[in-house]
Amino acid sequence: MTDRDTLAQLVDTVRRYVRERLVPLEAEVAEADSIPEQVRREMAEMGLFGMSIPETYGGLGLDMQAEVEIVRELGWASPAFRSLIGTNNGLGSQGLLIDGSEEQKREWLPRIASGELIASFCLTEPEAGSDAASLKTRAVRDGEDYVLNGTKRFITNAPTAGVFTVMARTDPNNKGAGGISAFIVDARTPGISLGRPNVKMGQKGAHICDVIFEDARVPARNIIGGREGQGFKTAMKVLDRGRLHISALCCGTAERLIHESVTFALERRQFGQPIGEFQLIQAMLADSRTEAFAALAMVRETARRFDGGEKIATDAACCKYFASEMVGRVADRAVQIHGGSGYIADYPVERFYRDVRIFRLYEGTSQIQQIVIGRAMLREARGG
Ligand code: COS
Repeated sequence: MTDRDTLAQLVDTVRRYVRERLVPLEAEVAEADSIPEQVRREMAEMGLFGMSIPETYGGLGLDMQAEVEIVRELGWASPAFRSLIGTNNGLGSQGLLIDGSEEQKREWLPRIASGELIASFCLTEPEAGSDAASLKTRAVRDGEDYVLNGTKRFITNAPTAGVFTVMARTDPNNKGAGGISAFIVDARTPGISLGRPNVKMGQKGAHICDVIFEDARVPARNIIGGREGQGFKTAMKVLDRGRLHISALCCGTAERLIHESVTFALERRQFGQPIGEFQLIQAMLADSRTEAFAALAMVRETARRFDGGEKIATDAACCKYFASEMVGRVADRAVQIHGGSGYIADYPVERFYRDVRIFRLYEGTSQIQQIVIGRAMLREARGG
């Protein structure tokens, strides 16, 4: 368990860094669609690329309760900054941490924790999004290697990645989840190429692109956990944790949006008084505050149970579903409170409104979360 004093200090350091260093850079990053190299170095020095990686492998070794507090702080600034360190702590490294062998962990995790390598997670494909188990990328055993062929889509941080966690089908006769294996793949492997970075609605400065495998030879020892057929389950376990991480981010971003809303409501005068004096504005503020508080309480409770060793797949889906929809509503109200100004790029809420839209889509859409929750309810009722 992360020591509470250490955590309080870290939260304080990250809070000051986010508010004093990152927030003033937001507009510049959005304009340039790029995060300055110096920021990457600073985040690496603070250990943020390896928050969730154990100290044995060079990380900060935060537990989930600590991680959600730090991610919440990061959520106060443009989510592109969090995205820079997001995959190293989450999707890109957790497959290795959860199911990898000791040798694999020692080989890769220290460089991921230090930020020397960016780690990305290759699950989604052009024809396999929500239905992840239908993925088509193949991995065919050939001597001491597997030969990978296929295309992965919308891969976060792929343009700068040094290593990929790749889900590929090793059993062509099994078209479902059981035919999938996970691999740890060096991005410099011949046969791997990248598509052009996609032009996105928001989160400028964070980049995604296709990753294309054409006869890319990956050593057989790089199969995560050493066994075929486990890759889909590995991916699902990684996503359970990732969904909680994103939920914490949604809480932080909602708090920033509420801050912007309150600040504007106090400054902006109409009908002879600050608009915050009007109860219809107060109602919107109150709804946002209430929902953000509810989401944070859910996230903290689920993180506590995760650290206690409980299964949290269903609750992580509840958190992701509620928190991502919540921040969408909070962003919408923030624009509404700002009136016409909320539609203008001079105010950060215009940018955040676009930035938060992805939260309801990636790491499982809201509809996928509903399916995960609904199915679990029926399974429990049947006693399974
Ligand atoms: N942890 C461990 N194992 C899990 C699991 C979890 N959270 N969820 C499912 N599994 C296991 C199941 O127990 C099952 O194993 P058995 O065959 O041994 O019973 C196997 O994985 C297949 O599960 P299931 O039958 O539920 O798979 P489905 O194809 O029906 O898919 C959903 C389930 C829809 C939930 C899954 O495809 C999903 O999460 N899709 C969204 C993907 C996503 O988030 N994409 C974003 C990409 S990353 S930005």
